Amino acid sequence: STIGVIFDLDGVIVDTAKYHYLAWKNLADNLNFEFTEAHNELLKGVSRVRSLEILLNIGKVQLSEPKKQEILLSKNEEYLSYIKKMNADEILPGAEKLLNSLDRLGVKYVLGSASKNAELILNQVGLYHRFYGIVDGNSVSKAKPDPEVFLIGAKKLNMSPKNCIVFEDAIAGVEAAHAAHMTSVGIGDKEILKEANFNFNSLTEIPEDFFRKFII
Ligand code: B16
Ligand code: MG
Repeated sequence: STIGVIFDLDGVIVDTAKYHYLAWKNLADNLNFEFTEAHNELLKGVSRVRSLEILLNIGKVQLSEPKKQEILLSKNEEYLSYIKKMNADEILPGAEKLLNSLDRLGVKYVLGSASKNAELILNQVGLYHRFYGIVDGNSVSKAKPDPEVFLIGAKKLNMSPKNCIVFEDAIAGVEAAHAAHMTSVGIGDKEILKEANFNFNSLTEIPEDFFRKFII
């Protein structure tokens, strides 16, 4: 094919934000401050370390570096306990249908996620084997909105960035796609993702012939 596709994970393929929220909230409870679902929005698409910084800012809590490392570990352990119970029922609506149509068109797709748990999550929901490659939080040194994650994705696809289409639910992810000179498709609230080149509330709204205009 003449195009390649890069999918974000949380918020596009699965909704793991709810599990991140449970684990971050538990941490905030232990530190005696309130952490709401609105606060959790600020952590979407953001790296693990940066998420902790934002969370501690919300609680106006200062911690030593070793203490931060310790609570990041326990947060992740709790998060993993939820992830290990995930199954294919948690694939977001429209995702499998979209992958099926890309398969039919012969368009390759890779994952481009900030998560260090991406492989585990994709395995849990049974989608791991379908991706041509995985770029995740273990393969990058610079978090979104830096374009690194998507540029590595383009390399895996053996595609020029301008021929790559990125599906993202986070502002930082849309910015990263544009910084990489890629086309962005925002999944979620159009008001929040107004920078995106295309907008859909969910993957179910993507028309059958959406990719036709990109394929030469
Ligand atoms: P982990 P995405 C992101 O996933 C999440 O949206 C974000 O909330 C999380 O902090 C980040 O992954 C790191 O995840 O703790 O599993 O390494 O949207 O980039 O797929
Ligand atoms: Mg996301």
